[in-house]
Amino acid sequence: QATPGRILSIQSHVAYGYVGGKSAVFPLQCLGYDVDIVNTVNFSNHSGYGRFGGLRASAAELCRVFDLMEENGFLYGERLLTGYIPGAEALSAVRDLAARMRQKSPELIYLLDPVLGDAGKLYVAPDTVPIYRDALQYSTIITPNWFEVEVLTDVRISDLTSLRRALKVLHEDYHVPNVVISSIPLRQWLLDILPTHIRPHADIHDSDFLACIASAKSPADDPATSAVHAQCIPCLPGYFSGVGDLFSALVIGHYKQSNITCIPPIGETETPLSYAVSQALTKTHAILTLTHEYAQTLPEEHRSPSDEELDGRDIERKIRRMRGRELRVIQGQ
Ligand code: PXL
Repeated sequence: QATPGRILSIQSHVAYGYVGGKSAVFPLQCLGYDVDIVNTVNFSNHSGYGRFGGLRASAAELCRVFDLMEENGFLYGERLLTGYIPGAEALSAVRDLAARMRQKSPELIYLLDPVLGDAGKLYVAPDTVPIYRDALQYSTIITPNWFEVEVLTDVRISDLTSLRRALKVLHEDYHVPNVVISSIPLRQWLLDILPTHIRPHADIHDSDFLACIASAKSPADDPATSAVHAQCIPCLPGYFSGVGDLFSALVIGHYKQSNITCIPPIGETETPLSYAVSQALTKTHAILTLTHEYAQTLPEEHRSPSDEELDGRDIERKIRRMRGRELRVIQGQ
């Protein structure tokens, strides 16, 4: 059986805790990948603690690493994973690298996580948005959240028609073969289109579940068609950082190019994307459950902060309580 191979992971590093590369790399290594790691930032901890900092790699520093890797023949792995990249210049450097890798190897599997913001708020400079749009053409899979789809496509998603329009823009205008939208708040219109067997129980409140949609463009068929799969995941209370980074890593880790021979039997309706997403959802949910259960065992003063506390001024107290929500990536091995 062929070994999984190599992945080049370009995202943030934190000394303490599990976001960015810290939540992505270990799971990929557990799946058997050799992971080549380029850090876009080198911070103390994630920004959710309120007090954080360290170094940001400049575009020139990133290019130097990429150029030397290329010169030494270390660049042309089979897979590329990119996450949080601060600033337009550094992002352009990564976009140019993706273009080069795609040109050298048309079979490259590139998962681009467009880290732009969440819940109506951008947390990167607005000048990164057009560069992300330009980078989309080199991707194999993208994993935007709901808000990031709206920003990238300029489509406000409020119903099935606008969701279809946004997917069409990504597949057809930006040439993205595979789109995964995770953590979609369940609304009635979305519930209505889900097949009954994946709909959560009727007497359960919508907010107890999130939906995930995976849309794979079918290259052989009509270019205007795509296979869309949806799954609902029970929602755990509170906010966890690094979940998206873990999820994206698991999606690329489980994605099988259809010409590789060690694919598990794929049913009639399963696509390589829906298989990878279903594996990634199950495993991400398991790590979250483990983290939530662990947090419940902590003394009250170390337990999850309330929403007010997340915005509050008592930073020492907040830090104590945020610590209990670090993903249990290692314990969940
Ligand atoms: O995607 C999570 C993440 C990645 N990198 C850094 C972060 C966070 C979330 O807070 O602060 C530096």
